[in-house]
Amino acid sequence: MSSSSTFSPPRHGFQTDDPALGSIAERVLHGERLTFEDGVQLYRSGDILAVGWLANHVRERLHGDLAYFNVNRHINPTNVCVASCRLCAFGRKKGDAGTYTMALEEAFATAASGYTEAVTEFHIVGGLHPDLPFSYFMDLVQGLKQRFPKVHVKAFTMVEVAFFAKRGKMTIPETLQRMKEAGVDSMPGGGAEIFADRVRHIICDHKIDGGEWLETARMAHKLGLRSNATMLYGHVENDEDRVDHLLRLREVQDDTGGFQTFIPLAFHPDHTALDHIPRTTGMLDIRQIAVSRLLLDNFSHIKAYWQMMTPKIAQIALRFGADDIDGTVIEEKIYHDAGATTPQGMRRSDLVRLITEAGRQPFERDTLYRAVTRSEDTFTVAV
Ligand code: V47
Repeated sequence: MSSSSTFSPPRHGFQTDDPALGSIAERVLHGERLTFEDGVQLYRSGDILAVGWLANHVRERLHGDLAYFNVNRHINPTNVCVASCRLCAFGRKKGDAGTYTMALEEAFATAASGYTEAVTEFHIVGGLHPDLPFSYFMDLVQGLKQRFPKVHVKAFTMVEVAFFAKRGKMTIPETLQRMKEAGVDSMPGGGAEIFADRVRHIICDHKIDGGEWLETARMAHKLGLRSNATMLYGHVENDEDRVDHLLRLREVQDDTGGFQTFIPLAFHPDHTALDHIPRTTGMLDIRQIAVSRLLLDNFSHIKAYWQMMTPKIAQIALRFGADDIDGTVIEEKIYHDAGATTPQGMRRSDLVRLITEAGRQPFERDTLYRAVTRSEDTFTVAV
C-alpha cells in the first residue's frame, strides 16, 4: 500500500490508497472474475475498508439489504472418532474419557429439546465412529423424518460419507443414494479444512484429501443433493493456500452449481494439538469474509457463522460481504470444546436484533433459502 498517493478509480465512489486494488476494483465493478493473483493481493492489501467496500458492493448487488438466518438445531450423535485431527478438540478415541454416543431415542429427544420455536433444520455431523453401522445413521435420519416431517435434514459431511462408504463397502454414489432415500435433504460444508496437501498433512492427516472432498461434493451435487462448503483458516495455512482452496471450490461450482453457501471457519486452538497457535483476530475474520465474497463469484451466499465469529464480528461481517449469519443452533459442541466463549445458541429474536442493528433486513429462510413465515411455533415455507 502506498501512503503518499491516493488512487481513485472513477466509478461508483470507490476510493483506495492501495494502487494494487485499482484494477481489481474495475473488474469487480464490471462483474468480471478475479484471478489467483488478485486473491493473494486482496489478502495482502493494507486497505481493508476498500476490500470490504468492494465485497459489500457485490453482496448488495446480489441480495440488496436482505440478511438471511434460520432456526436450526445441531445434533452431534457421537464424538467417538477414528481420526486424530490436530485441528479438532471434539473427537475422542473409543474408550477415552468424555466420549459419548447417543442411543437413537436419545438423539430424537435431543432433536425435540431446546427452544419452543419450531426449527426448520436439523444440522447433523459427528465423529467417524469405528463400530456404529451405516444403518444407525440411516435409522437416525428416518426416525427424525417420521417425528419431524417438516424439518429439513442437513446431514453428514463429505468426510463422513467417504467413511460410511469405506466401512460399508459401498461406492460413494451408492452411499449418497441411500442417504437420500433415508431422508437426507442436503449436506453441511464441514471437513473441507484447507485442500492443500502440505497443510492437510499437518492439521488433519487422517481425513480424505482435498481432491476426494471435492469429488464427493461433485457426486452429491450430481445426485441432486445440495451442499455447503467451508474453509478452516487461521492456523498453518498461508494466503496462497487460502486462495487455492477458494478457487478449487469455484471450479466445482462452475460444473455443478450445487453449493449453496460458503462458510469460512476461524480456527479455535484451545484443547487441540495446535494450541500454541493464537486465535484469529477480528481483522482477519472480516477480511476472510470479504475475500471469499469477491473470489467466489458463483456462490450465492457467504455465511458469517456467528457461533464461530462471535455475534459482534458476524454483525460487522454483514457489511463486509456476508449475507447470512446462520441460525439459533441451540447446542453447539465443536467450537465450544475448542474454547469458544460465544453462547451455545441464540433466540430468533436476538438474531433479528443483530441483523436489524447492522442496518440489514432480516429474512428467515429454510435451508434452501426459501422464505419462512411463522405463526406461534409452527412455520410455513414459501415454495
Ligand atoms: O469440519 C473443527 C471445524 C467444522 C475446529 O454447513 C473447527 O451450514 C475451528 O462445518 N476450530 C464443522 N473449527 C462445522 C461446520 C459447519 C458449521 C456451521 C455451519 C455449517 C453449514 C457447517 O468445524 C469442521 C472443522 O472444519 N472445526 N474443529 C476448531 N478447533
